[in-house]
Amino acid sequence: MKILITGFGGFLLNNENPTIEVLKLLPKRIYGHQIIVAELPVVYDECFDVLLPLIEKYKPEIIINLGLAGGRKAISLERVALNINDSKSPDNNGNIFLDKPVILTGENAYFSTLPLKKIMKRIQIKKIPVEISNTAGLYVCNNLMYHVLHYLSQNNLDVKAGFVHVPFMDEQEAAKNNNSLKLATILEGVIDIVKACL
Ligand code: PCA
Repeated sequence: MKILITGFGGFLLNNENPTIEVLKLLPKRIYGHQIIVAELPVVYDECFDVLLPLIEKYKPEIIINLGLAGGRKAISLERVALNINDSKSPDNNGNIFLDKPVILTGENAYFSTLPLKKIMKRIQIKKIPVEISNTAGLYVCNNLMYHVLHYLSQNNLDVKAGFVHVPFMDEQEAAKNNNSLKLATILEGVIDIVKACL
């Protein structure tokens, strides 16, 4: 099996993003299955364009997209992607989208197809903070999650896919007055997500 895992680099005031650090530290294989990692641009109209050729090339059975949600206390397993971009924050190309559908003709929403409860139980055993989140925001991460699930649905592809937000890592400046987890803990959580999916 192939598992495709993506992360983002810096955006807005976040010069560092734990998800890109996780990608650097992930093993090449988990339970013998190949792990493929990719950094995506924090740009509404580009993140999925960069991901799509990788999906076509590797044909992964599992896709896990990671992003930072600074201030959150727990690894957040996103349940739903909404067909709307709406944030006053610009993406890394300076685009500000308000009330703009991700895909004009798309469904209102898609649910994650990752086994969220199973993942949660596995991570809880390690006493790592984890939760199911019912909003991935309406910025670039929700946009990416929506694009991925829409593409898989339109093409009838039997791929487990979903988005996971992680808190700040202790190692970054912004973590000082915020909730954060050690990078090693976030990494362990992500590895457990993969193991729960397998
Ligand atoms: N988090 C942002 C975009 C990039 C990232 O890591 C978000 O939650 O939309």
